[in-house]
Amino acid sequence: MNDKQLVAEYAATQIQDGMLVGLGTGSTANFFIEALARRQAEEGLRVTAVSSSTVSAVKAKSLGLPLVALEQVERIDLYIDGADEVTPDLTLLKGRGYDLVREKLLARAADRFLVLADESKRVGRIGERYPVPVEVMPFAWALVKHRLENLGGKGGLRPTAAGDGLVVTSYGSLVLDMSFGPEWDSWALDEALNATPGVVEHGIFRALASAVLIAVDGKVKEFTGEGA
Ligand code: A5P
Repeated sequence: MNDKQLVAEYAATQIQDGMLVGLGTGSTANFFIEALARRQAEEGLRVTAVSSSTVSAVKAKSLGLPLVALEQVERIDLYIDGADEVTPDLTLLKGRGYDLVREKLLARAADRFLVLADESKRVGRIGERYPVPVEVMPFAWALVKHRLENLGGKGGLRPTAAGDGLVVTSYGSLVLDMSFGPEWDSWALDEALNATPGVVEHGIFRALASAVLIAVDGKVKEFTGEGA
């Protein structure tokens, strides 16, 4: 069992009967969805799920997990998702997928947000390995890019994997992937992006994670603050 599976299996043990669970997106979240479906099938665990993306909803449905639409949800018990970067104070970078808004809505709506990561996700500062995804209203992309360049950002619109088009989120937005230098700390960058008109949402998740689960030497460790 690899490290991603290990934390996903552990997270599935945290789910209790009757919970409304938020499902994340990505390879680690997929392991969790599989583990949760297995508990439902083998132990008769009763859960309802709400998905952060269409791709996770399709997976959950194929495994028989009962889903509710995000529109029906006012709060959830537990949100389980991966991340692209995790800092020692549990600030996250997310959004390599296409559903930033849904991911942040679920993170905010959850009583607990458990993040599944592995050692490769730990960074000193947000943006160390990946650009920051910034979801923008289509007609605002050039103005937003210009403002972010004035703040020292470098990057552009995210192309599709085949390179023959632009990525469009499930909300119909475009995505700017912007890199910022080490002079920007995560919190200041979060505030600057929040204050930029035309930005629908961005990939910095500050003060949202309840804990980060990382496998260390084959054992799952739960980080809740300094030391992650
Ligand atoms: C999705 O938009 C991201 O926030 C994911 O949580 C992230 O890309 C994690 O993916 P892996 O679990 O595949 O590393």
